[in-house]
Formats: sequence, C-alpha cells, structure tokens
Amino acid sequence: MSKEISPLQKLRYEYKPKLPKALRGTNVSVSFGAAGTPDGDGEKIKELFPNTFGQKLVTITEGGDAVPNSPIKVGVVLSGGQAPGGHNVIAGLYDALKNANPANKLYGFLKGPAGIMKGNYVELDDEIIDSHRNTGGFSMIMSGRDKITTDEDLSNCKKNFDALDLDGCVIIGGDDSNTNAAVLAEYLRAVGSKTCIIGVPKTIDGDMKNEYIETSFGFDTACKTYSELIGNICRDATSAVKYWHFVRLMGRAASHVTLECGFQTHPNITLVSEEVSAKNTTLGEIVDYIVDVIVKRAEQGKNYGVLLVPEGLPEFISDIKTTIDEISAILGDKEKELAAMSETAEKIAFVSGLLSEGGKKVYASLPASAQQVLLTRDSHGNVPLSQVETERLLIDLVGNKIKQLKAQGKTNAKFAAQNHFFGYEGRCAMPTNFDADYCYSLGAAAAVLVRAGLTGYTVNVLNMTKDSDEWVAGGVPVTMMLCIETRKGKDTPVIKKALVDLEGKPFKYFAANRDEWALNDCYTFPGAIQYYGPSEVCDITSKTLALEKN
Ligand code: FBP
Repeated sequence: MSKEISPLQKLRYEYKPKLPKALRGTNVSVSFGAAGTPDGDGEKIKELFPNTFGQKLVTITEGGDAVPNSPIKVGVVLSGGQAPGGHNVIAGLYDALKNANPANKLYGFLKGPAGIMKGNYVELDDEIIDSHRNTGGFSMIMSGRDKITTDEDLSNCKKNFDALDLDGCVIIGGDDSNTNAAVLAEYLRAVGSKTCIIGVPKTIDGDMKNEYIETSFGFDTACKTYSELIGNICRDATSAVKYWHFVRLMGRAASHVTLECGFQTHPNITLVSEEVSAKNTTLGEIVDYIVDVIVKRAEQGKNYGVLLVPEGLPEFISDIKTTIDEISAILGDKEKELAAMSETAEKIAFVSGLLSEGGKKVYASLPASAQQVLLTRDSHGNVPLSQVETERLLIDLVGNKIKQLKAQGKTNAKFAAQNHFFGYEGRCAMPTNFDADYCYSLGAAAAVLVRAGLTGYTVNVLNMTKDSDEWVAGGVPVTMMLCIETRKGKDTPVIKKALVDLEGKPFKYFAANRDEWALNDCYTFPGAIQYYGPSEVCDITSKTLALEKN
C-alpha cells in the first residue's frame, strides 16, 4: 500500500533550498580568521580543552585552494528537542557529500547520542533523503537526550566511529549538545582519532546565538507556528469578548520565543523572564502587574485579553530561582538517598526538610505538581520546565486577587480565563523557507568543514537578513563559545545561553510599545506560514533577527 502524502508535502519534497553562493559548487575552500578565545573563563577552558582550544574562525569561499575530495565517510546525529529544519541539515550534508564525490557515505545514528554510543545507525540513501526533504520533525533518524559524559561513553563513541572508519560526525543539537561535541572532539584529538566532530546550532528556543551564530534553526518556524495560533486567539478574544487567554510558550530558559510571538501578534501582556530577573520581581508583583492591566481594560469595558508567558519564567523569579538552586545542590549531594526513595511525596518532604527557611516557604507555596517537577533534572541537569503549568498558576493567583479587589469594591472586572500551552505543536512544523534554506546551507557547510579535516567547530551562516547570495557560511570553534557554569553543584563547561538582552534592539522595541498594546486592541494576525507567493510573505526572517540586524 503506498503511503498517502498531502499535496503540500509533495510540493515541498521538490522545493530547492537556496544556498550561499560559495556553497553552490563543489570547488570550495576554507579561509582562516582570528584565533578564537572565550570572553571569560579562558584559562579554565584551555585546561579542559588543550587540543582544541585557540582554533581559528573559518569562512567557506568559492574556488581557491579547494578542500580535499578523496572519498570520506561521515556520521550524523540529531540531539535534543525537535526543531523544524533538522531533515534539511541532513539533506544538505548528504547532497554536498555526494556532489563532492559520489563514493562518499553518510550514516545516520539512531535516537540521538545513544545511537553513537551503542553503534546503532543506518546508511542514508537517496530514498530516505528524498522522502524527508523540507519536512518537519526528526523522524528520519529520531532524536534523544542522552549525554556523552563518562570515559566509557567517549571510548564507546570512538569504538563505533572506528568500526565505521568515520572521517567525521556531525552533531545537530543545542547549546548542551554542541558542548558535548566539543568534549568529544577534544577526546578524539587526544587519543589520535581521525574522526572530526562538527556541531550544528539547533533549538527552537533561539538561545544559541552570539556574534557568530545569528540564530539557531527552528526558531523561525516554531515562532511563526505559535504566532498563527496566537493571532487566531486574539481574534477569538475580540469576537467572544468574555475571556482572558493565558498562553504559555515553550523555551526552556530564554524568552526569545515569547518575545518574537509578541512582535508578531501584539498581545496585551507579554512577560519577559529576563526583565523579571533583572528587576528582582517577585511572583506577587507579577500578579499585581497583570491585575492592573485587567482592571484598566475592564474600566474601558474590555473584559478580555491575551497574555503570553514564557515557559522558563519560574526559574527567573528571584525567590523561586533561589529555591531551584538550593534544590539542585541537594539533588547533587543526596543523589543516593533520593534514589533509594520510591515515593514522590517522600522525596518532596526530604528535600523540603533540607531547604533554607526561605526556600521551604517558597517550595510549600507551589502546587504539588510543580514541586515534583522541580525535583526532576534531564541528562544535562536542566529542570523540565515544560511540565510546570505556570499559566494555570497565574490564572489562579490573578483570579484570587481580582476577587479580593471586587470584595473591597475596587473593581467590577469580570475575569474568566482560558489556558493554553504551545510547545510541542511547533517543534515539528514544516520548516519555513527561511529554516529550510538555512538548514540546507548548514548541512552543506558542515560537509565542507569535515572535508577540510576540521574538528571542534560549530557550523555557521552569517548575513541572513540579506539575500542568500550574500550569506556567508563557515565555522566557529566551540571552545570560543564556552564558559563555566555550576551544574548539579559542579563546575561544568557549557555554551553561554543567549538570554534576551534588555539593552538590545528587540527588547527596546517591545518596551516602547507594550503600554499601548496593553490597553488598546493592537492585535496583528500573521496567519499561517506561507511557502509560495511573494517573497515579502514567504522569505521573511523572524522580527527578532530583523530588529537585531537593523
Ligand atoms: P532543545 O534545547 O534540546 O532544543 O529543546 C528545547 C525544548 O523544546 C524546550 O523549549 C523545552 O523546554 C524542552 O525542549 C522540552 O523537552 P522535551 O522534548 O524533553 O519534552
């Protein structure tokens, strides 16, 4: 039985992603720029990465002293949360390898880094690649969140790379996975392995960016998918005129997704975690701000509105953040004791008993479901905040406050709320033209870096607010982006997460407009992602990138 595909899917299989000029042919070379050292913690990073520290920035250029063309074997793995465009990175890598030399081979490691460690892989061929071109999701080879940490993990990777005789392996992941790529590259260099490791900046969260990485792939599509839905909700709010919609948006730490959706739709309230943190705002003060807007809108006869809240908010509220840090230290110190407990309630009581007086109070004020989530860490030590229902918590607290004000005769506001969480809905959407082109370029550039024998690099594409003719691809040494953070109570090298910069152009634009958006109905309706039609509709970058670059 043939598998039915949608008409759009069929057309997208045929879409030819745009590439930077230098990557359109096979005669490419690499040129080296300045040697990269991280902003801070340089000495510590140098000690940890003696073999890969201090490498130079790389730009891929047309012609020149071309990179070698002898046949090579390359592996690829998808790591962490899904992000639209992952399949195009693999397709770009595959096409570039095959165009350079048809004898080149590409292997996909299955279900994330665990596939490398266990030696589970599939050889990728035309049929697999062609049926995944320009599609969303990571279903081609699947993903996983395992982390390559111990000496045994590292030597298992080497063993499996050697068995396949791999010249290179491309790790498609976020900040943690690219850090992992650096650790693996360093290990392989130290033991004299020929396998080069190249990272690719992926995450819908948009927080893997810096001077050399303009945006992580997937951010554009995910935000546009959520923004379509938020725009629809704004229209519903002004049609039914009886609900406040509280929408939580994915993004583990940074508020980039929420801010971008705010730019796209102009909701009445957009909470930005980084601002909350900078101002030491408490949960009570956040509730007061929301109530103030609700009351003022009610005075204009508008008992409806839309609020956006970033998933990462709890970790940025000063009193909750301190409590999470205390819990992380306890989880590190008392790992064995906690592992021996089977009941969640027992764990909650145990951890609670070890918290400071302040921490105890904050922890006790949270619903049991949130208390439980705060005891969980993923393999990279992160709290799985996508499981904390902050929007419901805010609805409850705001509802209570409005009741109090009503009882005191201070408002007539009617508050009926709907809650939403948009996260998983956007992570596997069909990539926008921007993400499809960007990802295909990243894959093609990764092939060049491997052919050039470079290791410990994250591939990059610059100039992306311009026409693809002007895009410039290359690589940035991962060690250049590292800093030292405390994870599970230990000093750990990590890629600096780019949080929303309160001095940056995007936030300033938001701050200048938010009061008007709060009280007036300035909603905008981006509609569904368009793949065909005028370029100003189909090829536009995110507003965040446009504001940052202009
Ligand atoms: P990555 O950092 O791996 O790209 O994942 C981002 C993310 O989508 C976050 O926004 C979210 O908090 C998390 O993954 C959800 O994790 P999971 O997929 O394990 O539920």
